[in-house]
Amino acid sequence: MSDSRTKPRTKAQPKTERPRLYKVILMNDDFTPREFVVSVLKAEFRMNESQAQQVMMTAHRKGSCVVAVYPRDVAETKATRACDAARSRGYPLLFTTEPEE
Ligand code: NFA
Repeated sequence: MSDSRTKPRTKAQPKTERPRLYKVILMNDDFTPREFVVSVLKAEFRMNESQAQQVMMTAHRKGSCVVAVYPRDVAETKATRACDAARSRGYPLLFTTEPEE
């Protein structure tokens, strides 16, 4: 028992990095009605009325607001769906994504 038995039998765990998370950012514009922004936030990002109002008003006052963070594919899908919903109603509402630090 001087060979393999003396070695640890567990493999070293390779370091796994967590996948980067992406922010979905709501951009302000001068044309999209406030109520429509709130309705999109509720439908696509599962926010309640008061959460959606707060995010909408922050973007309205400051120019933009982080809506939520997700893995990249989820962030991009939600941002695209939210933009498409606005476009289908003729509004310029924009959601962008960017990686977290
Ligand atoms: N600024 C828009 C308005 O006054 C409302 C709005 C808020 C649009 C947040 C886009 C994002 N009707």
